[in-house]
Amino acid sequence: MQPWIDLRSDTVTQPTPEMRSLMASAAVGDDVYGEDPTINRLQEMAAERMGKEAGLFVPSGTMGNLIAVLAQCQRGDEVIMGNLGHTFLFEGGGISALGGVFPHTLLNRGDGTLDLDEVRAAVRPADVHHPISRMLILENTHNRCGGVVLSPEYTRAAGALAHEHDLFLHIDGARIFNAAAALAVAPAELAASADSITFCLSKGLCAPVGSVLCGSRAMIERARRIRKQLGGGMRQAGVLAAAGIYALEHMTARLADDHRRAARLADGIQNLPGVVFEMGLPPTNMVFSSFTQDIPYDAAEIVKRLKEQGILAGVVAERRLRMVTHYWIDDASVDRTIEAFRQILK
Ligand code: TLP
Repeated sequence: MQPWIDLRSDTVTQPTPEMRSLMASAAVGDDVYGEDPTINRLQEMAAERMGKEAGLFVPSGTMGNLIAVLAQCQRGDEVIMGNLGHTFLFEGGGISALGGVFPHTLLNRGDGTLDLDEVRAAVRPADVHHPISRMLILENTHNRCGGVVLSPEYTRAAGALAHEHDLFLHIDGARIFNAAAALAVAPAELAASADSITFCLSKGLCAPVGSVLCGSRAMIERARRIRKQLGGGMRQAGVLAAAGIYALEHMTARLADDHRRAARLADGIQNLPGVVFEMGLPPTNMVFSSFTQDIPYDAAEIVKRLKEQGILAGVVAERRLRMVTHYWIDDASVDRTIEAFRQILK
């Protein structure tokens, strides 16, 4: 039993007892020597799920995205990305700080996409005045756009456009398994046109640590060297990879339950006074709800009052909250949360 109903993120998920026992008995070796059998197996499984040649286990989604950029871009190159992308907003400007790579942001549309005509127009002409456009980054599911899902058709069209202009396509697929579950397609279909994709084991899939960067064998070789430069070469990390293997084998199939609970939570609060779903109802596991000026509380005050009832939610704007469902949020937690909102907003 978890002490809190923690809806701040799916990053708060703790490993399950089965996952912990697999971790305890994992075979390990020195992964900087490439000798950890459990990591090697996880990387193979991950590459296979993404339809790529190879995978690299990294400590976080942030490092996976950063390495993808560093392995495929040079200093002074430009990366086209959405203004609401995690890579732009929440990764400490790492691509610029550490790679000298320049972000060229385009407005994300509400559905998480970038307008492909705008992408085409953003690609720099070959001229010494300009940086070189080198990469396009998409995010699926798109966090700040409400956990929305990019379709295989859109991703393919974006990939074709990127490749027509000699750009790499990287997908920040932190929650690609949520996208795959929502669309009932294989994740490899969503990753098909990408040169690289990062996905996270430590969000809805419940592993305590880790992400995997997948792509061509040659790109992953460069990525391995860069991971070492960043200090991300781990040693007997098979204990972590074991959780990742368990996550891939047992946790992806249940993500639809999280989506169903997010919908149920949204449904339970949408008619309460002052609640609006400006960004639409949740397509996956994220519930972004806004509060009109008619009610006397801003989001911080609502979070404070929820906390008094044992419920944690995240403030994302003055009058907007984010709540994320995950393995440790059951139907009873959703009902308690709806009831808490009823009390607060009555
Ligand atoms: N997202 C976190 C916060 O950083 C906002 C969250 O609580 O949702 N890509 C996407 C789309 C993400 O949502 C996140 C984490 C990452 C990358 C970074 O993953 P980590 O935390 O493993 O570096």
